[in-house]
Amino acid sequence: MKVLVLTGAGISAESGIPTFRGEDGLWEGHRFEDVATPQAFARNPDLVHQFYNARRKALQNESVQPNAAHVALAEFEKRHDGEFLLVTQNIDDLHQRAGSRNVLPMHGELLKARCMLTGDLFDWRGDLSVQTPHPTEPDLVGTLRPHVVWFGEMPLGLERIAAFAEDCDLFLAIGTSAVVYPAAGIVAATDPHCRRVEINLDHTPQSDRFDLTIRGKASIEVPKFLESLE
Ligand code: BV8
Repeated sequence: MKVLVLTGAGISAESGIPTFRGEDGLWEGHRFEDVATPQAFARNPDLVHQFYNARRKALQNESVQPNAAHVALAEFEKRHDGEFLLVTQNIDDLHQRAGSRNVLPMHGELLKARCMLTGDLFDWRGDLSVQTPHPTEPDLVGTLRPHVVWFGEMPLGLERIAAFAEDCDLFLAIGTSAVVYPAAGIVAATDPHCRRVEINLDHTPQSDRFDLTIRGKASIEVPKFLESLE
């Protein structure tokens, strides 16, 4: 059985990482246009760096750990003898820390920095600013940005995701509001015979496209559902 999983902020909520669309619709006090677009970065790089520096620091807080949903996915992948791909919209590293191996972070990774001139990628756990020197090219200063896909930018791995989706047997969407494209379009790109399952606290605009919608917390429902496949 070829399994494709798509996760969103809802799978990390119980690990203490805020989701994007809380009641106020703001994102940690900001409108996404002000902190998550290339235009925002060009307009006010300090604000954008501060926004990601705060999230990078919070992610490394002792209290933020993978939860039972992340662990269940990693365990399932280890036991599964068919093809498995975990696509995540999250930029945290909780899937990787839980032991998942075949992870495709389609919106980038908070703990990585990218040089806008050379394209070099670096693991990055500290702050970034317009004064940050390039680690290997000392005469380059302020050329690093978060290795994160902003609105209006091309997500990563789209061809690989489409190729996997078109003949997968099971598509499992966990904790995503299904409003941001192209991620929200993956369900429609799955093989017509694919079994589609959505695990979410609430109904989403895509819920009707799923054969089974499980309403509940990811930390409870993901382990339960994966056990039901054994
Ligand atoms: C692209 C990384 C084109 C950043 C993210 C106008 C202007 C500009 C763009 C557009 C526009 N109109 C449309 C667009 C396209 C745009 C888009 O779709 N916009 C939306 C708002 C309409 N998309 C893009 O711009 C994408 N790029 O289109 O490029 C292109 C084409 C060719 C060539 C070049 C370019 C890029 C989008 C990626 C943006 N980056 N993240 C960062 O993190 O800082 S998006 C971010 O929000 C996430 O990654 C995710 O993708 C998205 C939605 O978040 P979710 O993960 O779903 O989380 P959310 O909080 O929304 O929902 C949580 C869910 O979990 C809820 O359903 C809740 O019920 C549930 N839940 C909560 N707790 C639990 C739970 N479920 C279970 N258990 C729980 N405990």
